[in-house]
Formats: sequence, C-alpha cells, structure tokens
Amino acid sequence: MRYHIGDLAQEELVNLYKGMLKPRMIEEKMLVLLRQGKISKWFSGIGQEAISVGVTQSLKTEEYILPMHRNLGVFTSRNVPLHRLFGQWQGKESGFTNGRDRSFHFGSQEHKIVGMISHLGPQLGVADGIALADLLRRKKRVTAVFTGEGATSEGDFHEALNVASVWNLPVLFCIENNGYGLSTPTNEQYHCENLADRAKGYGMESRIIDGNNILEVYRKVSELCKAMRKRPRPILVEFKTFRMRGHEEASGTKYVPEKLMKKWAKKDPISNYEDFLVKEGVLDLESIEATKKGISDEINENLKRAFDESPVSFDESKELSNVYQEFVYKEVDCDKKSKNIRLVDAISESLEQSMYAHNELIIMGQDIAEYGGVFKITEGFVPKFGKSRVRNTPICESAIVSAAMGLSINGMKAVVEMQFADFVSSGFNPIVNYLAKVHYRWGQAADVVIRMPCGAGVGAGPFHSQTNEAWFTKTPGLKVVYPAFPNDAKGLLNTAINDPNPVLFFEHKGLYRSVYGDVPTDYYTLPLGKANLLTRGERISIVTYGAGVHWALEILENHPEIQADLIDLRTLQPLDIETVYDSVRKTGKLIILQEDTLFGGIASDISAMVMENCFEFLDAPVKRVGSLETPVPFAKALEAHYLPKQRFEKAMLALYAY
Ligand SMILES: Cc1ncc(C[n+]2csc(CCOP(=O)(O)OP(=O)(O)O)c2C)c(N)n1
Ligand SMILES: [Mg+2]
Repeated sequence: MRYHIGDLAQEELVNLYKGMLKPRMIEEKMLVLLRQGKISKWFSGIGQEAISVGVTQSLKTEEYILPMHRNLGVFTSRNVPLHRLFGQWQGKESGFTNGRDRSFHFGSQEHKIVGMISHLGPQLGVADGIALADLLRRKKRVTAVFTGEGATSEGDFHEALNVASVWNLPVLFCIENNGYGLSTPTNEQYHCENLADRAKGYGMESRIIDGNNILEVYRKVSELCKAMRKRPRPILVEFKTFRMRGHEEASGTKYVPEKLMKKWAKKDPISNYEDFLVKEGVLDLESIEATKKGISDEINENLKRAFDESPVSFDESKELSNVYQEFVYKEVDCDKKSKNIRLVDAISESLEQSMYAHNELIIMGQDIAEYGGVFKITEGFVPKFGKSRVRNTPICESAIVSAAMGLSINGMKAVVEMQFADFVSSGFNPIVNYLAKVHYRWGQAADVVIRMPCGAGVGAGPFHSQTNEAWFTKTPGLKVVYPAFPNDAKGLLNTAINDPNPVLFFEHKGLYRSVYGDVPTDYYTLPLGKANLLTRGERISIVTYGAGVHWALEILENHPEIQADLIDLRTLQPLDIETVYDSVRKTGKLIILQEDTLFGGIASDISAMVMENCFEFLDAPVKRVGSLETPVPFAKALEAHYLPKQRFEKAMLALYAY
C-alpha cells in the first residue's frame, strides 16, 4: 500500500492511527465477549476502519454524520464515552435508548451523530434534510452519510441522491463497497463496474477512493469537504474495501472465497499504516505499545462500568409516555371576527399563518410552489415565503418524508403535502419506521406534519380515493387528525404544526369545496384528542369522523324524531374515548360509522373498547358501518354502493328500534 504524507502534520498522522486502533481493539474485545455469551449480536467493521475514521476526522465536530452498522470508528472518533457505547449494546440505561434499541441504532445530538434504522436506505434522505437546514441557514457545513453497496439497490438511495442533486445539498454520500451484502456478492447486487459511476446519472460529481488507505481517505475527503463548504453540492464517494468477517458474527464467511480473504488481509488498513509510520520514524514499538495499553485500559474500565450497571427495569408509564415528545398544548384564542369559508380555504389559512408564526417551517410537496398544489392550497405562497420555504419536490415520497425528518433533527419544522393520501404508501417506510419510532428510541422529535388529501365520493377510483388512516392509527408514535369542518381544520392544523410529534393530517377531498363554515380570520389553535358533540340526544350514540359526520348530519336532519348524540371524533390518535363512553353510558346504544372498509379500522377498536368498558350500559350490540370490503371503485353507481351512507341509515334506524 502506498501512503502519501503530503502536508499532513505529525500529530494528524498519529491521530489517524490512534483513531483506527481504538475501534479495532474494541471490536476484538467484543468478539471475545460474544464467544463468552456476554453480548448478543455483533456487526464487524474490522478492515473498514480507515473509512469511518478518515471521514469523521475530515468533518468539523458541528457537522452531522450518519453512520451504519459497521462504523464504530465514527462513534469513537466523535469521542462518545465508551461506557455509554457498551451500555447501549447491553441494553443499559447509560446507553442511548434506555434499552429500547440495540447496537448502533441510535443518535446523539450531543455528538452530531444520527444512527441508522435497520431499513438502511431512509437515512440517506434524512441526510438531505439535515443538509437542507444548514443550507437554508447559510451555514457552510457538510453532512456525511454512509451506506453499504447492498443498500444502494434500495429506491431510497436513488431518491436521496436525486433530491440532493436537484436541490444542491452539501451531502457527502459515502458508499462502503465491501464486496458483500450479507451473502450477496456485488455481481448479484448491481450490474455496473463502479457504483461511483451512478453519480453521472444524477448530475453529481463522484470519486473512487481506496477505503483501506487512511491517508488517501483523509486527504481526499478533507479536500472534498472543503470544496463542498465553499460551494454547496452533493458528492458521491465509493470507498473500495472488504468485509473481513461475517455479515454478523454468527453467520460466518463460508461463502467468501479464501483467495479474496487473503488478498484483502494483506491490505489491512491498520497494520499497513502502522508499518509505514514506524518506517517513517513517526512511531516506534514503544509508543505503539503505550498507545495499545492506554486504549486497552480505557476499554476495560468502561466495560466494567457497563457490566456493573444493573439492567434496565420496566416502568410502564415511562415506556408509554416516552413514545411521544411531551407537548404542552397552548390555547391561542383570537377575537371573534370570522368569515364563512370552505374547508380548503381554512387549511390554506392555517398553513399561511403558521408560516408566519414559525419562520423555520418548511413546506414540501409535489407541484406546491408556483402551481399551488393540485388542490391549490398553497397558491400564492411563493411570493410571500419564497421557493426555499415552499418547495416543489421530485416525485419521491420516501426521500421527502426522510428529508422532513432530517429538517427536524436539525431543528426545523416541516409540513409535507402528499399529492393524494393514496401515494403515502411510497413514503410509508420512513413514516412508520423512522418518524413514529424515533422519539421512543433515542428521544429525537419528528416535528413533521404530513397532509393527506383523502377520501372517496369524487369518482376518482382505487388510487385517488382511499381513506387510509387505519394504516397509521395502528402504529404507536404517530398522531392522526381528521377534521370534518373548516373551523376544526384550521385550529387543529395549527396545533399539529406546533406539536413536535409526527402528525398525519387527513383532509377529505370531497369536503374541500363543499363544506363551508364560519372560521376566525386570525390565528388560533384547537387541542388534539378532543371529540366534539354535535347533536345531543338520549336514545342513541353515533360516532364518526370526516365525511361520515356530514352523512350522519344529513340523515339526522331527515329523521327529526331520532334523539341522538352525534360525536365527531376529530382526532383518532389521541382518541377521545371518554367522550364516547360518557355518551354510551347515557344512551345505551352505539353505532360507529367510518368511510374506510370495516375490517381492521378504528370502528372495530372503538367497538371493542366500549364492549370492554361499558358492557353493563349497553341495551343493544354495538354496530359498525363502513364501506364494502373492496378497493374503491370508479363508476358513480359502484362508488355510491361501495360507500356506507345508505347502509348507515338502515343500520341506524334498526339499532334505534332495537
Ligand atoms: C430493507 C431491508 N432489507 C433487508 C435487510 C436485511 N439486511 C441487513 S444488512 C443487509 C446487507 C447490507 O449490505 P450492505 O448495504 O452492502 O452493507 P454491509 O452489511 O455490507 O456493510 C441486509 C440484507 C434490512 N435490514 N433492511
Ligand atoms: Mg456490503
């Protein structure tokens, strides 16, 4: 291996050596502990240390870095205390996740490290968001993010690189090409010579760097970072290296040809560099021994500390309360001046006033800038807030949701407009796996609102009509809001934006331009988790939300004899179940109406909860009404029968007469 010292100072040379030695020695210790059954799982980065260490040392400490499962050297280079790392791997409280997640699945704002989620790809888009925040604040900073060559096959890789290039984000995309993704060799993973060549397709620069040569990594990456700070832009780097151990320790390396192992063993980044430094007279055997002894003592002391710590204990209320970031709702009232406007106008007003209220709120979505979005909700925003805050995005829901997460990590707020709620499936992974779990895992807020134009009755067929709230009410960590009136929509959206937790905000397209209401003209808020009792009656409770509220109101108007409590849930998570219980205890009869198909929907859960908690008060079985168990059909006659309005009327009258 050839090393060029160039203008590197002696101290830098030694720091790079020590920087690589520490993760290597920690790993060697971990392998021993693994064999003794004292730790559970280990993903080895042995042989790849030059990349983690070289890249981290090229960055400034205030610059974010997003490592993967083989990047222990990132953590040690950022001086994460070893007892905390060990505590993390043992599920102890001194770790970073209170025992809730394992290995390198955590972040630390203190160290500007954002750990991976198991799904690999999404963190590439998160890096985009972090870099976007830096760019908007005119901070001359680089964000570095890692991926293995295997994960470059994920759509997230393509999406994140494309967004970074279109938006000129200073992201250093680092591919560690170590020859294998689990057991899959590169020739079964991709079909081009160098992954770096892909950069051209994204309109981006790239480099190939020998990932086993620490001086090469450090010098070249330092240069790139300098250039990117000066002129923000993404760069793709492919580090050529090799995975010297199994995917994880238990799985072995049987499938790796012996020849390859031998070839790469000769290229070990540490022993080669050590020899070089000795030859150059920078190190001698004595100083090497002293360094090793120092690291070994540090490891042993910290290990003892971690082992001595008692395991985390279960505290149910702590577990439950840590799913969400604490949010103290602040009621903002405004004077009574109001205007009769449509649901669509109320949402637009909320967004506009929130943009004034939070100067670091960014709105992102397809065609939302000059075009104003397909529903024209952000029409006229660009002249007021500029294109940097009202951002058109490429068609890549996953990267944009991930980027919104990155904005939140870097202290900003984001609203993402799904063009149609149906398309959220293309951004599903980061929502349910990243945003929903990040606070519970390592205490990071996901300050993101995802707007969901949803619902049927508009003749739009199976892919533009779904009301898919049940995909999200199932997932702890998300909040789900679903207003039926302009007044609620504005106040609840304002609160959703204030709330630092991820909120799915459902907006029924069929109500956008058909429902009017008096809405205060100034900014105000309404609390999440509070249902609204729209009509009062002693004989039956009707629970619904969204379009169902308007169907129920219409049917009650046609049947003035019916004495009903009509409850508009307004938010589904948190769910105001107490209001439902109170009503059922009074009326003894409950019918739940939802636009979505029944199975697995919120109506089923409410029904079960009422059965469990109010059984003695019930005078009849709880009734659920929803759409037919089919996709949403297009033709009017089909759609009318798919939707539950007529079935609801019949079922309600039958229950009333029960
Ligand atoms: C979406 C997803 N699919 C599959 C896996 C299982 N898995 C975890 S790591 C891995 C291999 C990753 O290979 P590569 O990106 O090359 O990284 P390396 O492990 O080689 O560092 C696989 C298949 C996963 N974690 N996430
Ligand atoms: Mg790999």
